[in-house]
Amino acid sequence: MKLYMHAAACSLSPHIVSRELGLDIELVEVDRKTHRTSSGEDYLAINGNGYVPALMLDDGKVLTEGPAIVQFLAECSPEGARVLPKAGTYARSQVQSYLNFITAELHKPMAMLFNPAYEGAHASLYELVSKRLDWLNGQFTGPYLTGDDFTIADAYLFVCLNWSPWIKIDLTRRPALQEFMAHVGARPNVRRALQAEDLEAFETDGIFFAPRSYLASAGRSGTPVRP
Ligand SMILES: N[C@@H](CCC(=O)N[C@@H](CS)C(=O)NCC(=O)O)C(=O)O
Repeated sequence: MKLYMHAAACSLSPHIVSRELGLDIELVEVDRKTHRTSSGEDYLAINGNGYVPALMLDDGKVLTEGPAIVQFLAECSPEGARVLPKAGTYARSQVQSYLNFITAELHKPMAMLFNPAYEGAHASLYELVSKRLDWLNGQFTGPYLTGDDFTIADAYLFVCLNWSPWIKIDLTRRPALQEFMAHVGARPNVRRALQAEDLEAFETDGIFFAPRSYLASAGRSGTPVRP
């Protein structure tokens, strides 16, 4: 299987899940501007929406949308039950509820905060994301979203929260989420994924990760990740 991705983007979530499940996945980087892949393919022919992630199966079928991809990875892996509870249980629906919350209430408005095209709406988007994070922080019992076990929803939350410094979201005001970042970021398979995407830890607490080029453009320095 091939995972089409950008370093540190939401595609890091299925990347982490594939490593947690021990799945053999080829990473294919997509150029954001040209929509060409590192191997020269036209990415728009793979995902007409142009965004990552997309998963190409060995038979050439393509699956898009991060929350569907992580569920598919868990469903088709013999180890899947470790990161996605059994179908028909409350625990399974709770993971799906969080996937939906993250995609609609965090991922989308956070992505819009990166985009200068939505500058006029940035104050309201910031307020919305802050409100959602305050809620999440307030009801978080940890160490993971649904309790003691790491699930596919944790991979997705980790990736979205990792963007916080770039859009001036202060996680130190949300200690449960800050602790969650440290906890997930210490998982060996998460560290392998961060290293494979060439991300570096930055800031004094070292719980956020970004490509070196991104850090350099923001005048920051980082430390390479070691599993
Ligand atoms: N609804 C999609 C959104 C994916 C998305 O926003 N991807 C971003 C990276 S986090 C992207 O590729 N943006 C570049 C673009 O839109 O061209 C999903 O959940 O998979």
